[in-house]
Amino acid sequence: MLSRKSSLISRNAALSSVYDEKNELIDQVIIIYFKAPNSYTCEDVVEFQCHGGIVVASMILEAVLKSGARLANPGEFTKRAFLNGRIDLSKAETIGKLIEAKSAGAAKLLSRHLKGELQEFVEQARENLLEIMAFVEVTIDYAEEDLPKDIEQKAAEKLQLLMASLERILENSKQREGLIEGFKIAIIGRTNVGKSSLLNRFLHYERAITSDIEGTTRDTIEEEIKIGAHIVKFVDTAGIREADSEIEKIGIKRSLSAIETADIIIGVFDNSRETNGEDSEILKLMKNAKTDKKVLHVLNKCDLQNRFDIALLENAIKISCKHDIKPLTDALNEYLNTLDINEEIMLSSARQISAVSETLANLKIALDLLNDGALELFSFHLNEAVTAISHITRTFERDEILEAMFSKFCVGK
Ligand SMILES: Nc1nc2c(ncn2[C@@H]2O[C@H](COP(=O)(O)OP(=O)(O)O)[C@@H](O)[C@H]2O)c(=O)[nH]1
Ligand SMILES: [Mg+2]
Repeated sequence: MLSRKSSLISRNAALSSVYDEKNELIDQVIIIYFKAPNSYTCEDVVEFQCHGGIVVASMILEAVLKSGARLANPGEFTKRAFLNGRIDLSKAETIGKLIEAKSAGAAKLLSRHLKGELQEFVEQARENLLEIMAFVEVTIDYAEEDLPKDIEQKAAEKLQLLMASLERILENSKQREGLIEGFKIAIIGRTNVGKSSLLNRFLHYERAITSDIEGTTRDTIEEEIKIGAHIVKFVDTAGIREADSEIEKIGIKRSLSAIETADIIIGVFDNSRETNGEDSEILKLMKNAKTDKKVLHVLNKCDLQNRFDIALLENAIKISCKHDIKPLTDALNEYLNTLDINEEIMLSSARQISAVSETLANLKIALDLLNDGALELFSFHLNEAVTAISHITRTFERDEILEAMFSKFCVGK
């Protein structure tokens, strides 16, 4: 018997001692009993609030397990809340993201979703689509009779309006994915320009080995730091050059893939050395980076005499890892702040983004069909669009999505 309390009142905090299976006292705790359906999962739930530290909590856990309970799987509580109808799919996903959020702005946005903003938007969009569908069904069913001529016109206008808002949401969400997942910043440049020194300056300790020997950094090193209200991940890379050593070649390959996956690219150049072909290579890589990436040109070692051709750099940010990197920190902070949450609805997961993309793709086809007067096919694609957008909040391919989604939660929640 864990507690000797004979009864508990629902949603009341009760002070109680907890004993192990040998009847030895473990701790004095607060027990709160939530009687179904008034709990997070809609089931009977008992919570223990014990004293801090790991030992007491694990002793209580052990005693609970010995009494016949089992550990929750990752995300099991939220999964049960969903299966019992407490929350819809978009809210369940939001709870998972809220735990992971990498910026204060993202946490605020997700709280808004939790209140149902995204759900409302999706419901509204569904209603709009169903209304357009009804319009058109009428046209199909009563093709012989005289109907107001502008029915199709009105349907097209409604559709275009909805498509424009979905497109805006999609763009807004893609650009800001890093607010939730954390932005990834790749530091690239030729060897010895001070990439590792820069990482160390950001971290305030000597994380990466720096030296004037070329090719010192061979592997990519990833570290998270906080800039303003954002948690970002810096990736220090091996200097990009024609390498002879096999290991260095692998490192360089990793540098190139770090550029691919980064949201922000910091190209570092050495103020004290003459520009060479390797610098031009880096500049080319930066120029060819996808347009949704932010690219910053940084001139390091500005404490030394200038030999680098500054005209090659776009809005050069001048720093010295020996003295001051504030101009770069400020530039990063300023950029991250421009991405902060606005009032627009934002999708918070790849799954939601793909649902909206699919909706849009079907609506585009549908609109063309409507203009061609192919009403039955139009109706089919509209139906597909409704199904796609419903995926955000409702349950379709239940089991797979559920398993994939809830297993990403931390254990328990
Ligand atoms: N004078 C000066 N030396 C620097 C500066 N930044 C880095 N270094 C030196 O340049 C060398 C190469 O630095 P490192 O960070 O290993 O370069 P990486 O190969 O680009 O990672 C080291 O000896 C650093 O101490 C700087 O701003 N000023
Ligand atoms: Mg290095």
